[in-house]
Amino acid sequence: MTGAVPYYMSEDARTDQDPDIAFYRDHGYLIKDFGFDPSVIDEAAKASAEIGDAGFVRAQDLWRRNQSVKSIACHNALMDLLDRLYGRKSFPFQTLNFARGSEQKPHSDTYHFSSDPEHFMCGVWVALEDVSALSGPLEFYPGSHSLSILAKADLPGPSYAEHYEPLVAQRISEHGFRRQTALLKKGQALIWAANLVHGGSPIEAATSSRLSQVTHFYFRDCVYTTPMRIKNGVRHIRSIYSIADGDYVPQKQDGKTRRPGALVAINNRLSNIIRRTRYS
Ligand SMILES: O=C(O)CCC(=O)C(=O)O
Repeated sequence: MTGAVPYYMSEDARTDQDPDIAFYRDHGYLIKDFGFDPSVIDEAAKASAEIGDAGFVRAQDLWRRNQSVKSIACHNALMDLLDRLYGRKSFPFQTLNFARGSEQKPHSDTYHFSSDPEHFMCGVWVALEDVSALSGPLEFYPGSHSLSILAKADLPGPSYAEHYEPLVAQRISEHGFRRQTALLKKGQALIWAANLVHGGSPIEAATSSRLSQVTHFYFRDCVYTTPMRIKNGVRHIRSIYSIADGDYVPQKQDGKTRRPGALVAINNRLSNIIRRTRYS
């Protein structure tokens, strides 16, 4: 199931001798310090701790209510690097803030968010405090971005927990990818490529916090899909709003405009109007 093309990058990025770009191309992740304003990090950390105080682990799209979360998502130096890596304009479309470790099983974002053409998506994980090894740090499998992208049709059954997650674990072990944990310092960021396998390690110190923010990015000039929601062979097209541009992103393929279903679009518009933040 290993794909021949390890990673979809711009021609410039494929041949670039810049060590950051070469590292990302080969390993599917990159740890960077973008120089976020410390007061912005502190503000986002406070908002993330409040998620825990309210009895939740994470909040989706807190950017709608918190300016610091939004400015981490829209940070210029970060977006400039993403633009260079992919040769297309990046834009943030979703934030997740965590009070604690997610303990999410290893997965690739390509099953949740994909693009046509594929690979034009990435995640950026920012530490809002120094990460302790016992707090359930982000885990990831360097090089796994080069595996072929799993589609629902590749699974032995429809269940995420019973079929998707075990298949990911099986592929990781068959290919011998080694697990790493992201023990980042406050303010550092880890970028992962769309198909890099990652998740949240088990929490070893039950009361420890793991204040962090993930921003998910897409790139312009794609169709944006949710592969796990394909139905009867018909793909699920997402309604995508750029947090940085404050507008919906047009989707085109073969010169033709593609649109999400009406319900998907209405739901997204409503989320922006009521500034919906989902806690779980
Ligand atoms: O932060 C974590 O523990 C996992 C986050 C994650 O898997 C994601 O945002 O896709």
